[in-house]
Amino acid sequence: MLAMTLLTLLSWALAATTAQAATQTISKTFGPIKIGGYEVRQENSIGVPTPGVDGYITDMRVNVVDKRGKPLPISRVMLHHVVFLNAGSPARPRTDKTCSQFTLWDSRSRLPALAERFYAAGEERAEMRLPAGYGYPVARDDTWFLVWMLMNHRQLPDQAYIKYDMTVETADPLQEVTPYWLDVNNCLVDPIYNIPGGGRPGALDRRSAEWTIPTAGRLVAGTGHVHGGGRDLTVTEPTCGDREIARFQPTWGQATHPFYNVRPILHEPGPINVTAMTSPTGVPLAANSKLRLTSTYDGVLPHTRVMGISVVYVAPDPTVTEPCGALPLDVSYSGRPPGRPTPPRFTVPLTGIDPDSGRAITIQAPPGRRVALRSGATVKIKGFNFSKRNIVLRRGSRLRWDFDDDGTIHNVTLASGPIGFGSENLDRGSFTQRFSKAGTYRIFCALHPVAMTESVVVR
Ligand SMILES: [Cu+2]
Repeated sequence: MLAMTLLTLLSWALAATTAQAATQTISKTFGPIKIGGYEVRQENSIGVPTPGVDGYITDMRVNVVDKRGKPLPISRVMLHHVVFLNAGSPARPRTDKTCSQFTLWDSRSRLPALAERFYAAGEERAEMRLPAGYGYPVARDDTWFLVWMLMNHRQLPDQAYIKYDMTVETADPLQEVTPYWLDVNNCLVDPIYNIPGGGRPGALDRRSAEWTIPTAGRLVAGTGHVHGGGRDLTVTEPTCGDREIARFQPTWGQATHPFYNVRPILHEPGPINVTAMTSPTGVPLAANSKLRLTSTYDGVLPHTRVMGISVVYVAPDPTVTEPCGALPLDVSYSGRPPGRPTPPRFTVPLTGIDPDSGRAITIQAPPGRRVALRSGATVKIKGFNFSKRNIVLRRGSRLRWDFDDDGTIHNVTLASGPIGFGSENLDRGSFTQRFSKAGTYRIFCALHPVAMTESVVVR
């Protein structure tokens, strides 16, 4: 009897060793990416290294590093966000599960979604972490793409690499998961929206979107991405009494955190973490279940160019046939580091270049005289500049921006002021905003935040 037990233990130990040998940690690096001084650079990249093996990714992390692989501090380069897409292999092409086409950076060009968004991270450095026994399938000859945005916080040109570490199971087959990209402003390469603010104390801004999950399965993991001012993301089932099946909560850095202290401040700082959910049993989803994502932000202050995204991983399971089946008891959440549970009040300053030192400094308004304009007046965007940089308007006036800068994409974004707004990224066309509240509106191009600033005083 004892001998039998020992033998069993021995064979288990051997099995564990074999399994371990088949679990590889694979690190890949994309780059170098060159970024000019104070530049915000975004791109869709091809030629992205893949794990190069047949297997299953069970967890994945990403960071921005120097050429030696050392993480770059935010005082140099910030990884604003990065999205990984997998087109699959010739034998098994993969397409996005919630979009049939993507709208590109210019807010105009569209591409068929011939690749699947399967993992993403922002300032919060979200990780893919699947429960034991589950994996995201990859093949030796997969083709990957990246969508990324990096910001250089220094005056000097810099160079960065995007490094991603993956745990890949290459021997034993795992239960496959399918990633579903839930995004309240879905199918855009830059899925931003703007929160006007101005609500009474405690006011919240909520946006929702719904999807139908065609295949029966179990939702076993997920996480989310919000920007400055985000309260939380919830995933609910609208056809099951809108019961909540996941809630992703951001944690905000203390006032001393680099996010709030590194200069220049080129956008409202994001969270330092967002919780991630796992459940080995999984939330049962019968075929054609509906999922609703709700993105909740503070509605008191303006928040511009925010996002509300969740990626959830569903393991196909044809045995799930009952709609609104019992919720699992093994749901757990990770990622509540020390910090602030609600987004701090934050005002994004305007930044300019000090003519003597060439360094970025906080400015109240761009240089130049202030001109009074009538409603309907036009500001031209040309040569990385707003043609009128200091403006006075009467309350209720409209201002129009005309985009025509030799193919360069810009936007018009509120940094601080009474109403939050932001244009699409445009290389042509126009954007109009009505100024219904008096006050000082500090405006910039979020892609060229140091070069392109504007101040509009509304009386
Ligand atoms: Cu610009």
